[in-house]
Amino acid sequence: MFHLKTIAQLFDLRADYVCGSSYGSGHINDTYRIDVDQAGLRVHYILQRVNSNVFKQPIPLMENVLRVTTEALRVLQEENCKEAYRRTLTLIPAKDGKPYAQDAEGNVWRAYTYIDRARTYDTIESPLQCVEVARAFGNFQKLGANLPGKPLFETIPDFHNTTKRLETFRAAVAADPLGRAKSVQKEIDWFLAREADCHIVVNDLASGKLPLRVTHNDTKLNNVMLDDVTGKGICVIDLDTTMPGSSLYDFGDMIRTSTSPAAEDEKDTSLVTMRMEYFEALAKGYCEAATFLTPREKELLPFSGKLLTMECGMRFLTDYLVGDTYFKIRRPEHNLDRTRTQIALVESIEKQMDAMQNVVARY
Ligand code: ADP
Ligand code: GN1
Ligand code: MG
Repeated sequence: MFHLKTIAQLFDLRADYVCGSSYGSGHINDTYRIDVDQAGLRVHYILQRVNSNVFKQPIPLMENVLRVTTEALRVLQEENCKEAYRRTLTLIPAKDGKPYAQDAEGNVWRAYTYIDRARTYDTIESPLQCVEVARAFGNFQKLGANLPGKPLFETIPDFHNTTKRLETFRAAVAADPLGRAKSVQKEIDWFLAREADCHIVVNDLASGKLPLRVTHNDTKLNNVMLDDVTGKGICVIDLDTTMPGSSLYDFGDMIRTSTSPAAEDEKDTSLVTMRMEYFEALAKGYCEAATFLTPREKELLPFSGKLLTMECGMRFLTDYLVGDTYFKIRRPEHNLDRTRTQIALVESIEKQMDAMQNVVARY
């Protein structure tokens, strides 16, 4: 076990540790908010332990994060942004100057300045928030397009390769290590019936019909901070999966997480629905920022919502079948509940695909 104070002291905070506790609702890393006393002023920092089960190579991952945040700051300062340090994550170096620190057990930790007067949302509250979220991620992709130097390190190979995700899912069904498959046969069959959809984006990327860009790859609603007063999307966070990818991965996950009124783990799936007004707001915000989209990318924007929701549902079900080893769970059938909301959302998207296409045509 680690002590937060000991971890905090690995970083060049120039402050005295006061207290700390776990923070946020992410499924992957361990996030803490600490209070420190900085020459008499009480301030917060974020400490995060990178999940080494998920991210097998945390050190090149941290180099990615440093490169992306350094470039973001450079651009913000070049634009004379008044609050550049609220508009990008800022890594605090460890005492040895590295952008991360390792504890006695070899865990990789990082420290970020705490972004104040802004917060993340687990469920969306208004279409205006959609515009802000989509604009923030669209601008983030623009930043990625101009990132100097070599390509970013692929922190999770084949992260959104839905062909491979399907193979992994099939393997989990076949192995069925906990004997859970028979109780979820209906859900398994539901995914298998949509196999053809899994190959579309993967094949188009391979043939060059779709461009590879620098994308965030985890654009869920709670990975963008909205200003408490203005509601503006001020900072894109959770940069662990920022790497080469398709714009459709990012837009698709926005549809998945920002159009339904229901939480990702809602037990009552009748509450799950893709609301057209929210989709339209996403399309507006995203198309305004992502001026670089090709006709094929635009054509697939509505489909991307179906694809990413399907992918995520398949990942939750895979994790349920193998014994909940990847996503953090807070109750026994948590991953199954999550699977079912994703199925309900895909069905809602499927019913509205033509109308979604008409919306995109307007932007
Ligand atoms: P995970 O990978 O587990 O999702 P995140 O990086 O998304 O972890 O962080 C979890 C939560 O912590 C976020 O949703 C956000 O609310 C909060 N958070 C993360 N970084 C900061 C920061 N620099 N300032 C303020 N809050 C933050
Ligand atoms: C994870 O870390 P977090 O909670 O932002 C996951 C995403 C999933 C999401 C589902 C690295 O995101 O891919 O879409 O849960 N991140 C990783 O809520 O696997
Ligand atoms: Mg997150």
